[in-house]
Amino acid sequence: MADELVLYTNPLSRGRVARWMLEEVGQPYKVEVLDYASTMKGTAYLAINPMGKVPALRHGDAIVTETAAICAYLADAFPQAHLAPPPGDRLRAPYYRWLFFGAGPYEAASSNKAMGFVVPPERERMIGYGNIGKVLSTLEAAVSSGDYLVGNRFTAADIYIGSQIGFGLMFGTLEARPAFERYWQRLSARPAFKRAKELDDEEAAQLQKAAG
Ligand SMILES: N[C@@H](CCC(=O)N[C@@H](CS)C(=O)NCC(=O)O)C(=O)O
Repeated sequence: MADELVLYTNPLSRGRVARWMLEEVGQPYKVEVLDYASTMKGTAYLAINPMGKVPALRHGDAIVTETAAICAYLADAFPQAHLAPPPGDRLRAPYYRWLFFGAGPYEAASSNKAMGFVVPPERERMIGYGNIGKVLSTLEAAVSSGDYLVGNRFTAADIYIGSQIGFGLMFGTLEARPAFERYWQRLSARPAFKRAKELDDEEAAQLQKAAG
């Protein structure tokens, strides 16, 4: 179908972020659950995402991969959900800033930290995030400046950055600073987040049951 939305995901993945975004958008969508070891690496899915990773989104014949890009795409494709400042609005500046900060410096710094990789101080100027300390204090200031990241209005940037903060707090990979906890409490109280979580938790339980 020309306008069909299909989310390719696994309930234990970054696909949860895309699911939350879809629930905020409020349009009907289908879900294709992929298995890490088999279908995610099969020819059919590799034609959608040659990285063999989830999530991916299909909207009619358009494919978008990368969680931040999926959030940004959906916000623009469905402006009636008011999840992004309109193109041309000056608030696009902080909107892009925090989406890209999440997908670039924060994602790289937190993954490297989780894997025990420390950037030698003399190489910090070469790596996009400098050091994890700077990334975290920048993020802490951003989430302390108001209820939301962009013009004090909830946007897709909160879904993307908030999810990373939520995962970090849940898995203990992010320092539980009060500002992060307050921000996450506010976001995780949203009905769309709760719906998405319930759907993914249910899907995960079914997978576990099927695996025996
Ligand atoms: N940069 C991608 C990362 C996607 C990613 O790494 N997904 C993981 C699950 S959270 C995955 O599909 N891993 C499967 C694999 O690499 O085999 C994004 O932001 O969407």
